[in-house]
Amino acid sequence: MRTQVAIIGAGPSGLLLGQLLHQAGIDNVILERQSGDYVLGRIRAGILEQVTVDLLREAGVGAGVAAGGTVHHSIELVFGGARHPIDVHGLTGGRVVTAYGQTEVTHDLMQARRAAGLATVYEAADVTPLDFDGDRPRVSYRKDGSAHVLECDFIAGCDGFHGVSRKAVKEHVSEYEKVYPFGWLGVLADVPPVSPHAIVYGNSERGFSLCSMRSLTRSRYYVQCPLDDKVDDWSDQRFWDELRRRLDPDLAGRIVTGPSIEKSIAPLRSFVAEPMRFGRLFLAGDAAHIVPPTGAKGLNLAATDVKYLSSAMIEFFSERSPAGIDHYSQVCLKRVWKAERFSWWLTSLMHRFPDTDGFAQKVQEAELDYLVHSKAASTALAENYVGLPL
Ligand code: RFL
Ligand code: PHB
Repeated sequence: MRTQVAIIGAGPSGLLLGQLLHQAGIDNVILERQSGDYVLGRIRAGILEQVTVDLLREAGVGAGVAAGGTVHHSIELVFGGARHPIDVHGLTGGRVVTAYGQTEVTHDLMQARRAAGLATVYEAADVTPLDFDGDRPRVSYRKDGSAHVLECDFIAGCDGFHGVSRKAVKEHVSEYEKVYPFGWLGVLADVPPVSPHAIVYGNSERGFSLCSMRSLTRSRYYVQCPLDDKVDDWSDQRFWDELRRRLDPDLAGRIVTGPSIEKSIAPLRSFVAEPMRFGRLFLAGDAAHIVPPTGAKGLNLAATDVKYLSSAMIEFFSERSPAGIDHYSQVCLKRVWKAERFSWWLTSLMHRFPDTDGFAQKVQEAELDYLVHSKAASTALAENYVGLPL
């Protein structure tokens, strides 16, 4: 089999890249290790920057977010038992974010891909990128026990943090990593969100909490938990009690509880692999970088990588110009490191670290107080939250 671009991974990066290339008349095949249902069953991000919403529209899949997304003009910080709204819209000259789940984004992209008749090989085993340092790269894989080879012009490694693409170039990669000493326990429930107009980030002496949403009838909540906790340690009742104890009394009193429909624990990590291009192999999204979810940047960074990569490939195929692909890594990493900084900073500010001393605790409290009372500090938070310009 032959295609122009072989894409490894059918997460949001791979699916969005495939769609943008298809819109430009560039043929592509996606090889995905899991089944489609498995991919759709993963509950992850929930907040889209405007850049991401625009890109979905450009890719011809904007209808879902236009109909089902909820626009947020502000966020709220809860600490010291009180609520502190940050008027993101006002502070950024009218910019907003949209609550719309990664699951829904993935669903919309999969549906568009099916409708366009584009090839996706699910449950592809032993996917291996080959010969990407020359002009004729290939990807080998197995499907239903038989061996296959996909010949192509470019390979896009969109296979997430644990994928094969970065591993294939590991001796040429510089890695930068920070692992945090806690995780997030997340619960999805069909109950109305406590705060339908703003995502709430809480810092209490019991740890971090987050109130988010997927729709006006579906909520997503998180609490910081020790890394060695197991999901089975957390009954629904224990989760709701803990969440309420970390919020101010008004919000706590208004939480509507119900049975969880998903519950999982995610570790928190900051990670960057440099560079993001190796001959004709490109890394995009979580394959190249991870941020802790506190800034809601993971999915948005994946989308901007894909924007740069699709433009670079379109330029190559239509004008035979390698300028875009030559600059891909450098252009992406500039934005990636700013999002890494912001996500690390907000994570440090909003969580309780197990070994924090009294001095560090007082400094954290002073910074929170400064943040909500200084227009300059609030503006810096707001402009990073809505996403820095491309
Ligand atoms: P994905 O979504 O991980 O998709 C990669 C795809 O590649 C497949 N794959 C392979 N396919 C073929 N061969 C192989 N050898 C393969 N190895 C892997 C995988 O099955 C998968 O389908 O990466 P992508 O597309 O770059 O998208 C990135 C986003 O998923 C990610 O940035 C965000 O979800 C990060 N993230 C969050 N971001 C937020 O902004 N807010 C959040 O609340 C949030 N929560 C999360 C998250 C990431 C999590 N992970 C990765 C553990 C919660 C979790 C649990
Ligand atoms: C979510 O809705 O899952 C979500 C929202 C904001 C974050 C992280 C996750 O910062």
